[in-house]
Amino acid sequence: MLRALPGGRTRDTEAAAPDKLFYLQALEKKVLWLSTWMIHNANHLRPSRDRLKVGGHQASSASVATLMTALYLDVMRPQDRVAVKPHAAPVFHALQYLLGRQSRDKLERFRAYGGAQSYPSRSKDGDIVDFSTGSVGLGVGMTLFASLVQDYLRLHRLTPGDAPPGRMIALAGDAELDEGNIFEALLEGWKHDVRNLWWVIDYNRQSLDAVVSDRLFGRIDALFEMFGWRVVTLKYGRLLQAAFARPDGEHLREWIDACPNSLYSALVYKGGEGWREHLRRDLNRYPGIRAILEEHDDPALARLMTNLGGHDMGSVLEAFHAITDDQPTCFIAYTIKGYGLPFAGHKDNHAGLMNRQQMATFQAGMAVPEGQEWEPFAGLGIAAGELAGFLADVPLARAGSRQRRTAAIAVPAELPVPRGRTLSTQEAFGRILGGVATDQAALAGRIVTTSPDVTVSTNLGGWVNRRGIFDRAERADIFREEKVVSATRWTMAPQGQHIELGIAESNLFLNLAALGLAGPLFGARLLPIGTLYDPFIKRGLDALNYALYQDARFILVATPSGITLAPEGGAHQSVVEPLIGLGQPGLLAFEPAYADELAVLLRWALEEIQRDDGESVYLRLSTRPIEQPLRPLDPALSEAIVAGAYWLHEPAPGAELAIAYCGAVAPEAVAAHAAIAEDLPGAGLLAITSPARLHRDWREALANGGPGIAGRLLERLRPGAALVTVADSHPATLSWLGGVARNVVVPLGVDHFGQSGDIPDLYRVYRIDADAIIDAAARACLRAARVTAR
Ligand SMILES: Cc1ncc(C[n+]2csc(CCOP(=O)(O)OP(=O)(O)O)c2C)c(N)n1
Ligand SMILES: [Mg+2]
Repeated sequence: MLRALPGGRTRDTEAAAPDKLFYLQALEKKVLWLSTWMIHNANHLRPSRDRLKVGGHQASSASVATLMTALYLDVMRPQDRVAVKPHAAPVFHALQYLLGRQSRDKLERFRAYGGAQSYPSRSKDGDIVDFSTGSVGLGVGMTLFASLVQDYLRLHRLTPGDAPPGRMIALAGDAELDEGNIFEALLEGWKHDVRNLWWVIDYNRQSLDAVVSDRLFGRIDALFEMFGWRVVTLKYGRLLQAAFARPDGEHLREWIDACPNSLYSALVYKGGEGWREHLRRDLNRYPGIRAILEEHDDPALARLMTNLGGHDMGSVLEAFHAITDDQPTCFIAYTIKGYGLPFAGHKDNHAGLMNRQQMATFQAGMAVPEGQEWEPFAGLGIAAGELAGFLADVPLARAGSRQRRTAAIAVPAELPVPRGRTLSTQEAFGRILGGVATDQAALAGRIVTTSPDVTVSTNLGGWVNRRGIFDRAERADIFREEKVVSATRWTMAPQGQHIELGIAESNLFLNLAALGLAGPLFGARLLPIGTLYDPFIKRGLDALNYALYQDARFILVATPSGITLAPEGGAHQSVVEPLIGLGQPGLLAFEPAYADELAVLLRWALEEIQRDDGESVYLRLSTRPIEQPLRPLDPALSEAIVAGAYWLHEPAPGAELAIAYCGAVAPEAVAAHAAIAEDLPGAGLLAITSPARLHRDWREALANGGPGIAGRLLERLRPGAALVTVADSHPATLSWLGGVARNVVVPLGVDHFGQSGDIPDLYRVYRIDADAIIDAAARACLRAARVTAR
């Protein structure tokens, strides 16, 4: 006896044990239904208060219902991790719902405040999400670096070596491959011989605007294979394969193979009639094709012609389960955008939403009774208990929560301050970290550094000499073996603790994202430190944002910075990065001037990145050697350095003027202050170590009452007193300080591109030298007097 399933499939109920394929085919229908309904509910049934379209990508979701059902309900093991293409979030939520990990309430509030997120989010959807996605391409790259980090942890024996490694899986849209970061990652992954990586490409031949070029995918196989990947193409489903095996079937295959993407998509949309017309016109001379056309009515012909590999559960399972080794594998799964929905194949379907009438027809076709739309098993024609039993036995369901909690790594109460009358913060950084490498075994064991080809020039040499470079294989330092003198040892080994990357900054941030999630993803905490040149933060900015969005924790050391790097020239001189530090969520930015400040901040940062409610830390450093203050580091000073500011010279009560500086311009601020003190002995000199922290604290103080840190410091000045701010960065980094205690502010800084020069010339031209500060102080005092007189 054959029992009908929605979509016309049947099963033999006399068969002994109901097979896996049968349940999975039923559940993929349910996943398609739930994802489509979730979006429909949000757009058409939930009251709107702002008249904004809610959206939600029904077509992109339908495209991957089979692939994701196969992965989540059968193929994945608890140790596997997935980055889901962002606009398949509804499918992801539906699968979590079926697995009992997502509530109906959250599905009903899809894209509403507190509901299931528009794009899978680790921080907002919770621990069900392995990797956040949203900015296309980055999730794909992230899986590669997660795989690298998994190898790092296993080879360092920080995770049990006998436990099976997880496969890092990206479910990517085909147009995601337009994003260059994917290829940057591919190249880097090849260098590091990454393993256990699956990229499943949802090849629906459509992007957002239109149908994608036919030419692109002709090259994709060769490209992946060139980098040592296996490519598995899932082109045709079983119905089509059976048709191809019939007499004249090869002509049907040739016809589809030669069919341009746009025509194929248009015919998918038009349905059986459209297929018939074209096949008749082109292939009617073949009796075998005529027979196929006669045997299939329009709906059956449409079903046959759209029976692509990515929608054929049997083929998909076979392809996934066939991979048993750790070679990186790219699956090219042919699919149809909007498969099973009325706008399937239409080039404009990316943002398309089914209307109420279409939804009613779809619901009837799915046999979902009215009022049971959210029921997990309604309309499948299978006893709920049977399906619940199947789901309870899915490997992911048996696993429980897959997020790991890890104990904090102890950080010593202080890190020694490097000695020296003059030092740059960059040099101090290298020496402090070199000291940690030698003296702090437990802490050093968990620190991992990484840099995009600027390891030596950002002063990581000392660390690398002691801790080595990570590589799967032992590789000798040939220069050393050949007795060629070099300051840096370049020995590579599985125990190495520095991950050397190629120049792509985007890869640096994806690597930091993966390293910074080593605890929750793999159960072993790492303390990642990444170094790069400050101006190139912008080069990887979206990947940095991506890392922070998913709450990865790391320390970013950016050096050299500003026009202070002087002779290196304009293209290397960072200007707006401190504003990024001020505005970027998830990142606390600091710009110390002195080595002792850096020692305090680095120690604090190693703790901060481990706190549950902590954040990542950005240290903007400089190559400029400056005279160091001779002072004891008492707890109050350390606390103030971390809080963001302290008086280097405290102003007299009710003082007329203060100079507030940040970073490498400290000597100019000190000199200007000394010169001004002759006329204005009470003037203050405010050292600012973190404009970002001060700014945040000020906003919190405004919300909660109280003066806040900046308010308390500036309270010492006369109300309406003059304030000059100066930093080697955009003046807006500090100019807001004028609003804290209503001081009359003259902000100095750099708001033009830099150029080559030495520091005296550049500071003079860009007006951040002592003369400019003195001049600004005079103007600020004049203005302040005028304002007071009014
Ligand atoms: C970096 C970035 N740029 C642009 C977008 C807007 N966007 C969202 S989906 C999309 C097209 C994706 O096409 P594809 O990857 O083929 O996915 P499909 O919807 O076809 O499954 C675009 C351009 C984005 N999310 N991220
Ligand atoms: Mg696509």
